[in-house]
Amino acid sequence: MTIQTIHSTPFDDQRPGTSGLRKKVRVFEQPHYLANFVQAVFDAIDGIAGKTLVLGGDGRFFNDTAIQIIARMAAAQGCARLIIGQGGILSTPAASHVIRKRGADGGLILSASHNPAGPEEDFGIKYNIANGGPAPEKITEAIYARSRTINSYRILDSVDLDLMQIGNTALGGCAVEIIDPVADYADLMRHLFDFAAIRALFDGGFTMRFDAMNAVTGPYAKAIIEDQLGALPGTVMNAVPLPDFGGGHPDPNLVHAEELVGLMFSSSSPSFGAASDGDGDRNMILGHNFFVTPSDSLAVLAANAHHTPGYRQGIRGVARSMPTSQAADRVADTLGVECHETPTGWKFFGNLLDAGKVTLCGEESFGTGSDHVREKDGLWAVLFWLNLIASRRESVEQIVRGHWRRFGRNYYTRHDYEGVDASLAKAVMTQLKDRQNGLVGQTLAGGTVAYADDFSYTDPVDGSVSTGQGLRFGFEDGSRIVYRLSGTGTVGATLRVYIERYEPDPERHDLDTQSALADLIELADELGDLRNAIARDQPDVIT
Ligand code: VG1
Ligand code: CO
Repeated sequence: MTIQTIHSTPFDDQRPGTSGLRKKVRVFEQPHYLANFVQAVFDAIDGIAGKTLVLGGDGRFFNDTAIQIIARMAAAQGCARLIIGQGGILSTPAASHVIRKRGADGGLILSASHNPAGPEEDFGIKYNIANGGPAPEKITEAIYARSRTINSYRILDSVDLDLMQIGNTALGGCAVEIIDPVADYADLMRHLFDFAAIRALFDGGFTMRFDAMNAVTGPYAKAIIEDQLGALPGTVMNAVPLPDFGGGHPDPNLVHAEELVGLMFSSSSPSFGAASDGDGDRNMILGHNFFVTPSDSLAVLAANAHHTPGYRQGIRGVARSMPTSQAADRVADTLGVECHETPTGWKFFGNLLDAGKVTLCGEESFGTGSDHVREKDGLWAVLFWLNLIASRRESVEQIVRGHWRRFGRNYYTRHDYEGVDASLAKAVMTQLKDRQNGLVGQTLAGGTVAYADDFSYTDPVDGSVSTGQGLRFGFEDGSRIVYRLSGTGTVGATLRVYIERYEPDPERHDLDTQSALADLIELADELGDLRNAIARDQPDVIT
């Protein structure tokens, strides 16, 4: 086996977005594209000589090819140990856990998460640091800077690793360990939640469907929900991970998890429904005829954490991304714990979790998690809900309605305009920013504007500042309209508009969300001049 030095030229489009570098598979397949980026990562972290690295992905098309390239590059550059999920598989939260549990120096996670997979679709790669979480901006920017100048990389000339064989092997001087991707993660879940109580629930006839969307959570959900918790075989649907995720869009929301949603809103609905995304870090929670918004889910988990063994001592605090509804803030206030508002993307929660300032975190984009790992965790959220249902002996709907009665309801929606021409989308944001000038104190749609700004965040732990994180229009009654451009798409721009209103009156908790927010939705269109500026009458996806 020889170490080869391959000469290459830099690509100028390797800046990691909200969650790693995401591009079309065809882009990643260009000669040297992946290798250049991996070399930029290694260089940005002062090399990987003597280090331990975790490697795995969501199993999408190009996953196995990428693993082999990365392993050979790591081995060529003195990496001491590679820990790889069998078949190259590790869900994002499982990878985070393995990094932490094994004291690894970091990991590379191969995934484009909720983006579709296949030869014509998306691939992605993300570097996580030793705490198990996504690299902070300081590191992702260093990776990007390095990618702009890179002109060679080193790779071992060797045969492919057998990724199916669990156990120890070697690649050049690098020890390689192929691990069961599910076992460590399942152990962790068993410690956090009352498996006996959940098993008793299923024994008593409770029914559930979990939609793995032919993505990475299939094996995890089958092992935990069916085998360990005793749910009926077939509870996990679309359980086999496929390289193209069955041609679907592995995003657990009301639009893309169509089959599950149809079932839950039918007369033959099981008691509980849930789904996860491509890499297993998102979750959707459904009851019979009932959808739990991710923002509400975070608030409910925070208010009920003491029902679970893992969080019996209570929570230290809650963090949510800025566009996430303020429902969790009310819970934190009542509990008397810290509450933090961060920019979009899980990387901003890492410091808060490491410093012990918060226990639970969440995003409106179907992401919830805690200090058990440093990623959002889909199956964890589902088990949390099962534990609550078992211990409160209430349905999903009863739990949420009870929560609203106690804390009030935050009506919340997100409107996505996808595949928008990038320069038009930018122009919308510029125009909106201009409109913010002098808006405070004015009345819009019957509400008084309390603040209008571009969100910027100062990390309370390391003082780092992140600017340009979304345009906020806030009203005195707590209502908000927020605009931001997505950082995970691969085609054109996606404009996200987030709309929220707080409703304390229980008599008004039964409204349809879009109707309850109709005036703010109208105002959001008007402020952004969306019909003219991007020639769209309505959003592509409403969640
Ligand atoms: C989206 C979500 C964000 C989430 C990110 C990664 O980012 O809005 O909340 O953290 O995806 O999730 P953006 O920039 O497109 O809005 V995942 O499950 O795709 O890793
Ligand atoms: Co994901």
